[in-house]
Amino acid sequence: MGAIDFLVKWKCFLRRLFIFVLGVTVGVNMTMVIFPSRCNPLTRNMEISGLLRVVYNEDVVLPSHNQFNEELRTNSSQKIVRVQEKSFVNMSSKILSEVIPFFKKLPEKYLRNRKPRRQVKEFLLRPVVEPGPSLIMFFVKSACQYSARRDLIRQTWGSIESINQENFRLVFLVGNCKELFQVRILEEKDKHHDILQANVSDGYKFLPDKVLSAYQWLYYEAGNISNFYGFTDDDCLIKMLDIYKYFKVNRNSLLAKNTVYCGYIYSNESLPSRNPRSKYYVAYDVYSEARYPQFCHGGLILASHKTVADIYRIAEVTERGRFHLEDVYVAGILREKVGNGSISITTLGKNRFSKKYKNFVVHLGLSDNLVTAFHSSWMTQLMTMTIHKGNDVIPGISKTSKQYHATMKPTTSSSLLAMHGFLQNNKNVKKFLLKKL
Ligand SMILES: *[C@@H]1O[C@H](CO)[C@@H](O)[C@H](O)[C@H]1NC(C)=O
Ligand SMILES: *[C@@H]1O[C@H](CO)[C@@H](O)[C@H](O)[C@H]1NC(C)=O
Ligand SMILES: *[C@@H]1O[C@H](CO)[C@@H](O)[C@H](O)[C@H]1NC(C)=O
Ligand SMILES: *[C@@H]1O[C@H](CO)[C@@H](O)[C@H](O)[C@H]1NC(C)=O
Ligand SMILES: *[C@@H]1O[C@H](CO)[C@@H](O)[C@H](O)[C@H]1NC(C)=O
Ligand SMILES: CC(=O)N[C@H]1CO[C@H](CO)[C@@H](O)[C@@H]1O
Repeated sequence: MGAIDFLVKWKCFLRRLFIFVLGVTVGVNMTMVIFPSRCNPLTRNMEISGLLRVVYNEDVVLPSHNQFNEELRTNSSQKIVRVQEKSFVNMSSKILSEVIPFFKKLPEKYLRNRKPRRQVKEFLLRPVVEPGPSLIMFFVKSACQYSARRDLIRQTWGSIESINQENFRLVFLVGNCKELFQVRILEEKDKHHDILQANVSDGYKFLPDKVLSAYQWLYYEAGNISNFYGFTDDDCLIKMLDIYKYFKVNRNSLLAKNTVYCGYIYSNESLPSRNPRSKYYVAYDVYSEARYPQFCHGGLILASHKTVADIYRIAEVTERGRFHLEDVYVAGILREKVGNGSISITTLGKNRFSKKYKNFVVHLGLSDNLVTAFHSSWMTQLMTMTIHKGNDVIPGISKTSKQYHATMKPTTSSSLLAMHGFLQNNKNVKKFLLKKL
């Protein structure tokens, strides 16, 4: 071992020790600092001047979207972990913000304008939209094979046609299907007329195309058919009554603003995942800045007619390249680009996955059983409204709920309505539920 190597090794050791002691004594939430076995590349980029400062490079993988890989999970109890090839830095966002400033600007490639180009060449199927105004039209991002999920939505929250005379609409977005699935999609379309199919790939990596196909359809073909448009996933449950209350009460002021509304917002501190194994991985050549602009979690994004049009116009002149995270791209990058950030962004809910009443969307992607998960959340919603389906009227259970009258489509699950009727007729259950609501 040469003298230089020896010195570098000691320097590495001392630095590690210093950072470890700093973490423990100062009590900063520097939960973990992981060094590569070759200490040099990282330590070269680390400077300690009062606060820990990391100038990161390709070698440093930062956690994002709160997604940590297995190594991080299994070793979460340890303060320091060695990793062979990659290095991770996990610090509280407060410390991290000292290290990497909040979002400032988009990468040059997204700021540049190209010649306008439509997102989609052709639509294969279009929905039939009921005439008349609506408060919100929901677009559910789906994929060919998920007909069961679509049916579940048609039987639950998607079956609400109106609340207190304010209409809702529902459209499913799919891309190109394999032959067998295309046959089924055609059957679905004939039955429900609620599918917008664009000639884009159906895969996860092409979600931005799928979502923007809806923007295109709205911009060029659909006309002014709804006050607001909502985008959600086929494993999400929308809390229709809460949405109704919020958008009905504030409709005029919300229409006057140019704002994107999120079920859950990611701040301007959000970091692209640089972990190649992550579903959210974004390479440096795809997104070169250290932070994302604020964006919405894809589980629920709402915008007015005008805001959707503004975003779509920008989409036509903006490169997408290999950027595959549809929520970041549309609600973050494109929104930010419009008029230099003139579309603001705001959040409706506070907690991403919480099932608490106050949130507007329940994300069921992590549930084992979609049907069960939908069931309890949906029942809770249903109980608060008086339901009208055909000639049947089932009153809601709370005293104040009587003012909310929901009309349901024929697709509404009859067993759920029967259950609703049973529950509201059962004194003890009713008492229990009233307490809960
Ligand atoms: C990383 O930091 C976050 C935020 O402080 C914390 O919730 C998480 O548990 C940390 N992860 C590990 C593996 O220590
Ligand atoms: C980042 O977000 C914070 C809080 O929302 C805000 O105060 C700050 O101005 C934002 N910074 C930039 C550069 O947009
Ligand atoms: C879909 O797009 C592909 C390639 O752009 C084209 O070859 C194909 O004919 C299109 N399909 C339909 C049904 O329009
Ligand atoms: C859309 O129609 C509504 C009435 O249904 C109207 O209030 C609104 O201004 C129209 N919006 C646009 C962008 O034309
Ligand atoms: C946006 O801001 C940049 C830099 O601040 C400026 O060069 C550009 O002209 C602005 N674009 C618009 C549309 O205002
Ligand atoms: C990546 C890594 O360092 N993993 C370690 C996590 O902790 C276990 C148990 O202490 C080790 O065996 C792994 O090597």
